[in-house]
Amino acid sequence: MCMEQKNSWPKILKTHLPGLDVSNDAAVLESHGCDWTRFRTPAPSAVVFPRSVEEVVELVKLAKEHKIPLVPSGGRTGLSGGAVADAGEVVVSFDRMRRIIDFNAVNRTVTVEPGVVTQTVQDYALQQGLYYPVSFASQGSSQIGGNIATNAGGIRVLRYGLTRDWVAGLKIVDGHGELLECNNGLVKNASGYDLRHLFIGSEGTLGLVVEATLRLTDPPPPSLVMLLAVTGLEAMMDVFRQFNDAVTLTAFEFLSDTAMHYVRQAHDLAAPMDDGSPYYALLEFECDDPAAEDLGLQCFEQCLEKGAVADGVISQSEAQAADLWRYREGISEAITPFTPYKNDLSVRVSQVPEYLEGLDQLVKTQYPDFEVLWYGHIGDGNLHMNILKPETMTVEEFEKICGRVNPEIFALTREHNGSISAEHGIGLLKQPYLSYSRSEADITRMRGIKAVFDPMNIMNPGKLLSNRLE
Ligand code: S2G
Ligand code: ZN
Repeated sequence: MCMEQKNSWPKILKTHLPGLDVSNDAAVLESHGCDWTRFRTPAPSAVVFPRSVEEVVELVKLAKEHKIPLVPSGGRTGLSGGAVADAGEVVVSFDRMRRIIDFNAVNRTVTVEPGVVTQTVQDYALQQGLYYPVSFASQGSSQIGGNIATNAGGIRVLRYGLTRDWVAGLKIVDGHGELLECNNGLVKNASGYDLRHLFIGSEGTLGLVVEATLRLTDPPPPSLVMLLAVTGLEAMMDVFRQFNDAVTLTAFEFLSDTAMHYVRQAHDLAAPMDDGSPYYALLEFECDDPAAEDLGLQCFEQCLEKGAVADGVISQSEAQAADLWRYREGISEAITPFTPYKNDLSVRVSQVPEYLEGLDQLVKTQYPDFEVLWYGHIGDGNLHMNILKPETMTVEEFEKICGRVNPEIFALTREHNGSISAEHGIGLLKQPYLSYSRSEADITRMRGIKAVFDPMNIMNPGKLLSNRLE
């Protein structure tokens, strides 16, 4: 793809789609050409802001005719470079498609445009006396379209599942410029392949989400939050098992002592307990009657007695529960200034101790001088390993050094039949390592599906599958 071609794209857009909002303002190219990934330089040729499904259809038809690569952009909170445009692509921002289109109390569904912020859906559902349960740290800026493209998970997957489980209907504009209406909000629909589930988690490589119908549920009962000082990784799994067997967990998160250090430092949080601990568990369970609270407290006492837990804090109010959550939810923002090299890994829950010990050993051997933080969703086997960039090291040098150990990290993950990307997606950064988690047959089939929906490879080329536009 030569410079001349790239430079012609804004003109083609403005000529053929005079009503479309097209920007090649430097600040907009910079802000909208990336996500939270700090390892690539944004370099789109233009950013477009469609206002309707019709504008998106016309845009894609034109892009297909002129082979213009399109990078979908939502809240730009992604962490694998899935929304990065670093090769002159045209970014399609859904910032102007932010309407809540419909709510139906009988179906318990809300229909939204892709640019609606996740938190807005959560607040709207509560106003209707219902609940949208997909929840994570970046929900205040992430958009529903991006959540669907990455099948966003977050902190309550253990109890409520992932975004995929809450999408009742999808409208997608695929690489042909065709509008596909998937499932129409039906609960049951045995009329062939459920195309909805191909698009969920496809990272914008098959089509653009232009409307979503989301399921809502009853608001959660009252819950209790505990922050526990856990004495080691084996103990962590004992604690998880004990609580998971006794109460209805809505979340079971963990963080290492280094993560606790940084989140306290960044947010000026007091030490949660008198003494430090190598690991902490932050758990939340439904507590709609005194019996549930007693069960939770019994678990805590038993974990103390057997030495799995050294200390703990139990929320006495919703405000204190929110304060305890800050120790976990504030980590990502706290370490952003250190340009963390992120691994977002998953194995089956039963394998977490052995896998995490193996990873920790590997990392300590390979990165003796780097600071490594662990945190994540132990309850669903998802571990976040973040390596902080030393101040004196350039981003390029740091990424190269961290990347050298990826083959060993991903080989260990493969040995445990785990995933090299649990929830953040493959995007650009993990694309070279896809075969550690997917077989060649899998990848061939995924390429086949890509060819069906996006024959001209204009949908987020180079992301997930290595197929940058030539
Ligand atoms: C989390 C958020 C992004 C990150 O905190 O669970 O998925 O890895 C992450 O910092
Ligand atoms: Zn996470």
